[in-house]
Amino acid sequence: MSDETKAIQVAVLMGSPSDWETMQHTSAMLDELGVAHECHAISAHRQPAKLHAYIPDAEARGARVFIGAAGGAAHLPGVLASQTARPVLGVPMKGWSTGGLDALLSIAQMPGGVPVGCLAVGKAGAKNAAILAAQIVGVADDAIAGAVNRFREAQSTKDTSLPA
Ligand code: RP5
Repeated sequence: MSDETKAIQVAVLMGSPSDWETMQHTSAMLDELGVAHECHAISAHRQPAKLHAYIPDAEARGARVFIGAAGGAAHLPGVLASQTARPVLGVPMKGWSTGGLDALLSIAQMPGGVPVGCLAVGKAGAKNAAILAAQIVGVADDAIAGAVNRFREAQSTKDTSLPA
């Protein structure tokens, strides 16, 4: 999914390869906005050492924002946030039992002191995580800010007329 020596602006992590079906929409949106990124499936509970090693490596390569997607107990975004002071955005996956409500609450209900910005469940959250990450990066990057503005302008002027 990525070249681990490259410079990145956003690191996208997910708890399982099974999350990719949803999180491909994050990657596609980041591509559309010209945001350099990479995607990895690294489980917080199955691969804790790998996750621990990845975070400083991604920071050293320029990652300004981390996106974490997980389903079920969904602790990946919280664990990410525990190990970086850079902004962490969480995307709840629909999972297998409660339509994503479990992950939504798990990601949103971080105790005070270690924030995770929680997006909507599923595809909408995946897409919005990319846009929000680009907005954060865009604060200090005019090219990305311009891409976000063009995206919003195109969305605003899109033909919304209904079939006759
Ligand atoms: C979470 O458990 C993952 O983020 C995924 O959403 C869910 C199921 O994972 P798999 O059992 O499909 O690997 O950790």
